[in-house]
Amino acid sequence: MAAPIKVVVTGAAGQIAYSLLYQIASGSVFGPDQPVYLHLLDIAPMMGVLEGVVMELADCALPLLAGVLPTANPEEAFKDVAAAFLVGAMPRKEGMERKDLLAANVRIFKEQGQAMDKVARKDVKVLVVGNPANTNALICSKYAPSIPKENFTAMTRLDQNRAQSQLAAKLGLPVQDVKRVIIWGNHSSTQFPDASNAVAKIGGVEKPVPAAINDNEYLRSTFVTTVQKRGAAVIAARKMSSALSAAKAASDHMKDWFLGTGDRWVSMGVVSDGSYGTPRDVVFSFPVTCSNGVWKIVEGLTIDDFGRQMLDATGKELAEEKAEALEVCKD
Ligand code: NAX
Repeated sequence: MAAPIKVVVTGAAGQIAYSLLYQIASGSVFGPDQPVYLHLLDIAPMMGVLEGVVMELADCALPLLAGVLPTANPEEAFKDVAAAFLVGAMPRKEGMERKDLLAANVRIFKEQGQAMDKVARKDVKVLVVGNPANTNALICSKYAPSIPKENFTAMTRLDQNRAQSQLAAKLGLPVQDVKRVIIWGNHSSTQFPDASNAVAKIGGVEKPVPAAINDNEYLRSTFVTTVQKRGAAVIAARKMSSALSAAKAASDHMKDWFLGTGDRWVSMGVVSDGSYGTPRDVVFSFPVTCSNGVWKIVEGLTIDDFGRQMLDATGKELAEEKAEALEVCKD
């Protein structure tokens, strides 16, 4: 059995963490032979709730769980971690403008970046889930200059999973028979769920999804807006935001990054190198493959006029968010 790795989950007393912690501690993320030592970070007023989560983890009697450290101190939480799930963030309160939420949350990610810079492993892999996820990941990276910027990513895997599931339902196929759906850009309502390169296994033969569905209007309109607004639809029905599916997506993201994707494409928010005419130095979601712990953007895809407009719109939003966030972080 390998030596345990330290893994931090922030927002550990919250609802996404409640599903995520079991997946990590039971071996679904880092594999069935990798023990984990869980560091659980939340804010001081949540320490009582967190104590209950610690009790439940103990009561799961999981062989791979080597230990648990609940804390409200970021430097304790990030000490020597190999993987970080940054889930904790301030929720949007009634009457709060998007701008106010961004300001509150980027300050949290500035502080956590600084703590990681001091005490985390230099090869730590960071997944930001807390919103605005892309810009929080960028700010975290800026304040952790001793850690490579490639190690900071944002979650758009939930959007990818939603998109894949929508297409599979439309085609009447099992979800695993639909591949190469892409989420481009920001994890926000400007994201571009793109089925133009997707393929589906129909009668044992792989076919392009656009030809199989043969309805451009659906693919450019209903499909796109359904995925963009799925989070709001879950809130309307459940009166709480997506948690089970968000935790599953966070597990998928980290597992693929650590253990590799083979030739599967997955969508991850990564620091843009300007690929596909996107703004450089924003955290933009691209199709990637992962191997040996390193992600690589899938190259050479054709972007049509519709796609160009969608990529430009989400890129513009990310550039604006970045400017706002850097302004907030100055003080
Ligand atoms: P909850 O409100 O249930 O939990 C958040 C937890 O974070 C709370 O326990 C809170 O005390 C803690 N927290 C706040 N500030 C903190 C800090 N400075 N350090 C450590 N912990 C802190 O929210 P939950 O439903 O778990 O959602 C968490 C975040 O995920 C939200 O920002 C949400 O918007 C975001 N989401 C992102 C998704 C994505 O695809 N990227 C999808 C799901 C989700 O909406």
